[in-house]
Amino acid sequence: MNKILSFGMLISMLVTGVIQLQAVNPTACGPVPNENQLMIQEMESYAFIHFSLNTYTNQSWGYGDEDVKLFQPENLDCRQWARICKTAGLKGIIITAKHHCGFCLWPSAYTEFSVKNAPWKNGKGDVIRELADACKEYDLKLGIYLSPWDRNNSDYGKPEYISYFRNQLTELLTKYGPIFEVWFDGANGGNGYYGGANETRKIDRTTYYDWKNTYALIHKLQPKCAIWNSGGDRGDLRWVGTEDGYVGETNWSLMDSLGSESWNMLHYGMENGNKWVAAEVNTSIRPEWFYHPNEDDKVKTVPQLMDLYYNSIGRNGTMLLNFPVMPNGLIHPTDEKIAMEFGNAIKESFAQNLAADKKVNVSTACGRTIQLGAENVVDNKKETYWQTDDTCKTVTFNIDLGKPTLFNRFMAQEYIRLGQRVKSFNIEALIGENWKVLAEATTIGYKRILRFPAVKARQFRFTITDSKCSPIISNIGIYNAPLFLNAPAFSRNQSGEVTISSNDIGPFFYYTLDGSNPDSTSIHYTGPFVADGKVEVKAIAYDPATGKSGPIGFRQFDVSKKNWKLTGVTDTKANAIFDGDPTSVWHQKSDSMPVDLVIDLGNNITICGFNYLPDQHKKSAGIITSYEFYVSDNQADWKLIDKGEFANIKNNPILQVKTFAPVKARYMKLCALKNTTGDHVAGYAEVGVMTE
Ligand code: FUL
Repeated sequence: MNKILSFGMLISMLVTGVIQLQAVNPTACGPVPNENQLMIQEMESYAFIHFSLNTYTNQSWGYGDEDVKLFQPENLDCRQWARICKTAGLKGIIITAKHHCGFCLWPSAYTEFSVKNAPWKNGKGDVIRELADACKEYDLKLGIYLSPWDRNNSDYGKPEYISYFRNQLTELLTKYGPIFEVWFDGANGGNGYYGGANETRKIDRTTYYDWKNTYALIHKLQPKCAIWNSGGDRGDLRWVGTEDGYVGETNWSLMDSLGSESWNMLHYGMENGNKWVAAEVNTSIRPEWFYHPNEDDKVKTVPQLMDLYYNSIGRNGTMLLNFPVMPNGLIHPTDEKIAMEFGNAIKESFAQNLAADKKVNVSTACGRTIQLGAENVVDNKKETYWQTDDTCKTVTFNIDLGKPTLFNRFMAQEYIRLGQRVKSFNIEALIGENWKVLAEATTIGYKRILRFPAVKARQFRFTITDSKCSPIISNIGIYNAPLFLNAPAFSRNQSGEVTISSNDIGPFFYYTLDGSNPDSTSIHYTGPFVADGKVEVKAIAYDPATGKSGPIGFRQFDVSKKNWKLTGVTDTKANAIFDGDPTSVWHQKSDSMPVDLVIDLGNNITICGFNYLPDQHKKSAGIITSYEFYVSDNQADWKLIDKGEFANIKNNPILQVKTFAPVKARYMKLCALKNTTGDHVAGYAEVGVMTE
């Protein structure tokens, strides 16, 4: 540790003439993590498994009245799950021992709604037992998802249910060896079967479960188990406000121990929170949590998963990656292949720390050099660190990489046992005579990774520009990760500006607008460019370091939307439907159906179809299922051109394209006759027309 000064170090200090001050024992800055929180943070990534009766009914949430006889995983192999997770680099598996429908994957003594009444293994099977054994064999930790909400149990909502819930928790925490995490879902109360009552039951999730005593039970039975909770008492880990796989770029591992949780608190943490509650980023390898056959072609790609890796682990969070299990009891081969490739991509990206054991010089803005312990930041050890001995909050680490070196990733870690401190920092490389800023960022915490286009440099510096207390840095890493050269994606805003992007940061893009195939001699993309009107954009991603390029991506844009206007709408958010961004949405509310969307197309054009992209968010609203489409040249006389259904749009909310015989129109009207939720809302991400 850096507080021990050797005789050799003293001599070298005298020889170099650098004033080095003896470090003092630093004290904690604000709340610090407990041992269980540290254990989880150091695991970095672990798996979720969603498997239940929903797997057999193709549902997301079972109602609680499903037939247990459906549970028949003829090829169940928990060793396959464990092998996949291990190869993907995940360190543990959390399984849905009981999801909201109440079905238990273990033979609980307290209900008949479990594997013990299923045909699988003649009622003698126990999925949790098999998974616990597989985890042991593959050296993975086991975690338990036990849904507090139980739509099967007749006592749900009454005090008796709490004893039932705790009895089940006790079974799970005493029969299957060490449990590293328990997961209590935030969805609580609503309609359900409830033993045949078929009614709606509401509970107050902050008080009903008496979390204080439930937590005490967990601590007694499994002292080394971390608690994830959402909306109840603060546990050890928090939800990040989205299931899409990213936490805020600024991410404090702190929350207030009391009070409600706003989205911002969950997503960014609280700089001055009074309790350590780290961010766990949960997301699924497919759009949904449970297995649905229609998602077999929607498994996330490796570049998408790497993006999530940087947006979770790379932002001071842990990554909880879900695998749905198929009705036969196995993970689908596509998910398996992608998971393996993802594991390899992480290994390759961080194979060599180019800063390891390199010379580090530290300077502070406090008028002196505190060199002592500088080598600790490049020793790759989590228990050593560099610190200042005063309240100095501005520090620069200068690293000499020994020779001009190509790199595109930076990693930093704080010594979080003494709290999370850093508020802002930047990184720079000496290019020629000048320092070039590669990136600027805010928090670090346990781990922060930054991506930037590759540079070749010998001198690198990392400057902490502000910190809650004097910073304590444990590790610094510099890497040259291989780039992902997937086909680029395109978007165009209402002004006609085209943006090209991919899941990586660093590839160059080359594009064409004349239909020809692009190569590295085509137009170099340096930022959004105007290409309004009907145009086809084709582009490739290109790695300047290797000269390799990826497949061609292309997008056909139709007529300009520059002069389009919604008529009779004052809501300024409404323009989201023309902005080319599929994530921005406008919800049009009315007192009754139909809901009419009237667009002034600016001038008379001949159209032969329209397209509609519904709200893409998980908990989307206003998905139109049945429509009529009209045109007019005066907004008074409307001509019906097309009517019909957007079939399967609920399960698969992709771009809906409708074509018809060419017709001239100045105004178009899309009438939403019905939506998926039976209310009076029409939600749109994008609306467009096609011309001949
Ligand atoms: C949500 C649940 O309602 C989903 O079904 C899933 O289990 C996910 C992990 O958490 O809140």
